[in-house]
Amino acid sequence: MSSEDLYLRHHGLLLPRETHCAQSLRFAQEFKFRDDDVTVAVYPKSGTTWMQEILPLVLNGADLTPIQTVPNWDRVPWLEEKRLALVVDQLKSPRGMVTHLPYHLMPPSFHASKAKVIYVMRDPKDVAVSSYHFHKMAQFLETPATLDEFIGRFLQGKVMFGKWTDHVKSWRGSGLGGRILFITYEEMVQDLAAAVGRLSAFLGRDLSEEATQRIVEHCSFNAMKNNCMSNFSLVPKVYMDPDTSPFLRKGIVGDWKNHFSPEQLATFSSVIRKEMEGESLE
Ligand code: PPS
Repeated sequence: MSSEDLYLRHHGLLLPRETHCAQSLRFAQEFKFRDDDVTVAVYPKSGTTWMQEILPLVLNGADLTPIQTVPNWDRVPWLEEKRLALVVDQLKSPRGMVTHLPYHLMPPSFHASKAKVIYVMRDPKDVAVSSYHFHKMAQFLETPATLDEFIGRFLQGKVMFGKWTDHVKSWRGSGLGGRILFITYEEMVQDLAAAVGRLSAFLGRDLSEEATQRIVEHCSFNAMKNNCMSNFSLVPKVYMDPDTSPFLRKGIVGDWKNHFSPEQLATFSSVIRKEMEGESLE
């Protein structure tokens, strides 16, 4: 299928038609945020699914019911996707949502509300590698010819939701102050208990040691890989083929080292460094 068939354009960004349409984007624009809503803003392949697991448990004091009974896409739905309109009435406050939208495309009611945001960042080299494998297994995305070709498209922003650098800069420059928490995929891999501690403090939840440990255990890569509510095994193979690449693929930091050539690393780093000039990011 051609790129035209697979993607629609929204303010210059490519969005998969399989999960987005004009109505879903209008629904997102007209969505009424509540002050106690929590939104996870995240560039694709940076930790969305992981947060769909962790957030409900932090909010409810580590009651496992949501992750054991509700698929991640209905549990913490995407603001901009078709599915939201179908499940919104079933969401109980405080509602958790995820979005891949950049800050400037958030709806008016978000800006008028006090809803909090958790922004998850991941090393863009690992994002590109994860995304490359995802594009091969997801039938609703343009299949990359080679990693080299995909890296080129990634750097030019000719992938879903545009450039990684634009996304990160939009949220870092949002000026949301105490309404936004920045957290990295890498710190979650390194010490999930500490990351859960940061999240619960931000959300004003007082989690016991035991509750924190339960979240860490049930949100580990292996636990999620074996949880059919979270590993996308409920999605028919014609849409996502786990034999090509599982959705929960490796879950590690630095997999780019197994994929990037020295030349690809040099090009990638130089483009990202240039576009991130002035941003205090390591
Ligand atoms: S998507 O399609 O945007 O929703 O993808 P997203 O969920 O943002 O990113 C998928 C990557 O996150 C990894 N992942 C995890 N890593 C470590 N621990 C846990 N628990 C976890 N859950 C999801 C997932 O494996 C993808 O990364 P890669 O590098 O491809 O393994």
